[in-house]
Amino acid sequence: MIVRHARDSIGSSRDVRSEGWRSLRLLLAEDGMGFSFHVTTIDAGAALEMAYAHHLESVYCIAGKGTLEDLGSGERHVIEPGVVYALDRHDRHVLRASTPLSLACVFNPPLVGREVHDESGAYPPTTAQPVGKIP
Ligand code: 9YT
Repeated sequence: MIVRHARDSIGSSRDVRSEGWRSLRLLLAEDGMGFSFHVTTIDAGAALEMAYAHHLESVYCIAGKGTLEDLGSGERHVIEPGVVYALDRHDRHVLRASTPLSLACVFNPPLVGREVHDESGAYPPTTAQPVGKIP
């Protein structure tokens, strides 16, 4: 069993910051779960264009307010506590934060560590495919 507190990841290699966001990567590929789990904070005023070509991501809003624009369909959605979205088609999208957003994010395949977005808004492919620790 793995039990951790987010505060213990602050300032560690699992505390990843990039322009407009910070991600505490509480579970990573090396933890053997088959997904990674992050608590992400988006800065108020940030507008992040992303398209995870190599990953599926789901995002649950814990706190804050923003909008999500699907650049494929043009649809816009309000992001507020209780909303979950799943990028099940590697969807290109823009996330805009009206206030600081606190998000719980799951990636499949799992991130390995300190990935940040490339110029296309993606993270590089995960190369290692860990299996669970239990045979
Ligand atoms: C919502 C989103 O995708 N933000 C970018 C950071 C990402 N969630 C991460 O690496 O934790």
